[in-house]
Amino acid sequence: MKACDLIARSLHQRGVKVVFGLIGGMIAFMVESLAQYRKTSFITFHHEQAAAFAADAYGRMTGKPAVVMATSGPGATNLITGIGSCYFDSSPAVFITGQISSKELKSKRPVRQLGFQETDIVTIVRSLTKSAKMVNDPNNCAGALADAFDLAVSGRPGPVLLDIPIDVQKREVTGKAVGKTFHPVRLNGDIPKFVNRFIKALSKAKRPLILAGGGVRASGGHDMFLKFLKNSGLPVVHSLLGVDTLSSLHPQRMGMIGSYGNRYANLAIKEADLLLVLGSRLDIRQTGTQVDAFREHKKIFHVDVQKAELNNRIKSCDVCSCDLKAFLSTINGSVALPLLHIQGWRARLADLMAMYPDELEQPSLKSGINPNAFIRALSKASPGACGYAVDVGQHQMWAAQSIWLYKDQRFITSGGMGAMGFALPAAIGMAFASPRQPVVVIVGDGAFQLNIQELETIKRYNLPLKIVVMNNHSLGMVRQFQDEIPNMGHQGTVEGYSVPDLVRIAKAYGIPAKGITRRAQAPSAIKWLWQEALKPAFLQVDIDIRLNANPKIQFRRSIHQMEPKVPEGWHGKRIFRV
Ligand SMILES: Cc1ncc(C[n+]2csc(CCOP(=O)(O)OP(=O)(O)O)c2C)c(N)n1
Repeated sequence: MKACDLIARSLHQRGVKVVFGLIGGMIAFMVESLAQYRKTSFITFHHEQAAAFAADAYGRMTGKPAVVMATSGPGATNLITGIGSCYFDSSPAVFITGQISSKELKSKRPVRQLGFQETDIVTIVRSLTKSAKMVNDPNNCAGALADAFDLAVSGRPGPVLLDIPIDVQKREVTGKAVGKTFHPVRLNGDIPKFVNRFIKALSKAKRPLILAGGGVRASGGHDMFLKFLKNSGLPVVHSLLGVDTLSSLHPQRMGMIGSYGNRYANLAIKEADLLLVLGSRLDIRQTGTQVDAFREHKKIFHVDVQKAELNNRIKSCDVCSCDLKAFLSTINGSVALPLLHIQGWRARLADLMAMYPDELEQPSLKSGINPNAFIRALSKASPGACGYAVDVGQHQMWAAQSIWLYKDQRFITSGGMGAMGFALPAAIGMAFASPRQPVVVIVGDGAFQLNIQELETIKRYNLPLKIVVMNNHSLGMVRQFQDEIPNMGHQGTVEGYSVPDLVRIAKAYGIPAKGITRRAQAPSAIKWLWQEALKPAFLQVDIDIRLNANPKIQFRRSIHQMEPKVPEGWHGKRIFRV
């Protein structure tokens, strides 16, 4: 058997139903083997970056590594942003790049290139992967693949890359196949002692709070987390990657913290006297720059699978480096969990939520569309979606602040990489992960133009994507940043930036499309979007170019000091409707 056939067989044995990618000579044999073997479909994208983003979302949806194939040189380098996105946002994925023939590799020669499209992708992506290596022997292919799959999901999930020269792919597997070499290491923070310390502190706390990050989903311990919440009654705030930890109907969900967090959630952090951080690395976008203010007056307990993330930016925490599932299983099994008397604290949090409705963070508009209110209305009318693929920009923050999530709906966005162009291809990955379940895409006019070509992939597979472009005719997030800098203009965001007629473009790809400009049009447009639930549809929503992502932590200020400042006596009485 040839190595390329063995790879096709191994992928099938691993349960891989789809491989994302874009064809090229150096992967043509592997792709042909997939076709001959007839168990795994090769899904063609129009840019390798899009295939990589799709894999990121697929991995986050299923907890299993998605597989991407790309050819040497530009095919491989086009993957880089997507590989980085998987790495930073803890998504398991296996990238297989075809490399030029071994004998054409420059090896140690001091030249730039020997073979056509020769590029040392292994060295390039080493800092963005859990492992990247070249497979030089056909007998190693199956073992390397098995290792890659196991490594991708072990500990903190992430991407692995295998670079396989074409001559290796074509050779017969002869000798004894080399077996697996990867054996996962069990993490062993002293969980029982940590749990005891936490329980002791909890029994004394008056205002305890959980901060849930993307790690709760990534660990596969989501059900255990829900059980812990039921047992403990603790309120929960979440990070950007933790938006979908709880449905909006969950009574303990208290909103998103961070630079663009919900005002009430940031205030909850300020007022809490005990914080349990689960699967969140407390990065700058969550805590703000003022780390002392973040930890002020509170005891912080932090659980994370990656030891180096503990006591990193926020110091003096009581920490436990372990698999979150192991922590949750220990605490769920503990008989010592105290009965908390925190009704007063829960009522205070409910008051804060009622006091600062997200929609009221926007100025009052005559007939223009309030983005927060629109997101709320759209998501409330989308119970049939399996989730949201959300891009990067102001629209991402409006969505994270105001999305209404029904049970089990996912919210998938590019967190650490913050890569524009993410949402459209990510939604394709989600659609393959949850066949016949619609996905809502929320994307800005700028981000949409980065991977606009994937409309063709969506049409080809007739994927049930509801694509909503929040068109503010500008690169709004950076325009907002420019406005904060004295005397800075709008170069590249408004000046020298333009958007074509997106409705006509969507139609040209064969996708039914419509645009709205006024608030009164929103309800019927949302209805129209869902008219044929299992078909793609495109909706452009006009947003006033001057609107900002509000609230925002003021520059160099504490987590609760947010812009715009709340006027005296402001009590959220005015409910702004779409
Ligand atoms: C690939 C990439 N290039 C540049 C940026 C910097 N950036 C962050 S948000 C943003 C503007 C996004 O504009 P748009 O998609 O229209 O969304 P809006 O902020 O207007 O809602 C830019 C340019 C980025 N995050 N990713």
